[in-house]
Amino acid sequence: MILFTGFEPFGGAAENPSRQASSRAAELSRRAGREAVHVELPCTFEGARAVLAAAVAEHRPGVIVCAGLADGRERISLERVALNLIDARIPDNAGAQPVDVPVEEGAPLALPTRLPVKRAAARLTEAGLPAELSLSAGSYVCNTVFYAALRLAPADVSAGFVHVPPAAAVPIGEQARALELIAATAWEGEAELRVPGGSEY
Ligand code: PCA
Repeated sequence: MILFTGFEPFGGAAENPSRQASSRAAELSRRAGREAVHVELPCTFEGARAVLAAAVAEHRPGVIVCAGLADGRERISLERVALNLIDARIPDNAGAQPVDVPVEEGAPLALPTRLPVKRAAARLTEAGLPAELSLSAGSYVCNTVFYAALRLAPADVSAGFVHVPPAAAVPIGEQARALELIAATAWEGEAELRVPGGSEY
């Protein structure tokens, strides 16, 4: 089972492409013969974690691909590192604005993604989809969900986070294909690629 998640709109926006792309990615996966569900997360620090935990308990996914919107990006961003840090630039949809607190008290500062992001990025590029690796998912609700997914899911579950750009930069259909391809890469259990992928800044 593949679990895709996307977020409700936040920050006054009318829509969030991540929930549209995530829902379509689950459909594409099912059409390709893989069991998949899409779950929409509220854009709240507490609610998102609770809904994610319930979905993981209910569906027991082998692969988890969480998605969220990164307004300033122009490519599908495969996140590499989840940080145990919340520093909210704006209040969440419940009005909460935690500053400089951990996602989970006493847990490690950083956790690596468990999606084969370099292999997936290479497959996206081959498929003509704009992709990049990213070293930080920020310190808002997306990073919290990324960190929580890695803590919640058993160690053998391939879990990670993908930031999608606005639909004006990459259309929803392409975003959905990208999320599905990332999940399929993880589902097939291919090992991570050992190729340079770092950035200098
Ligand atoms: N993007 C925000 C939270 C929800 C979303 O879609 C983020 O990047 O943290």
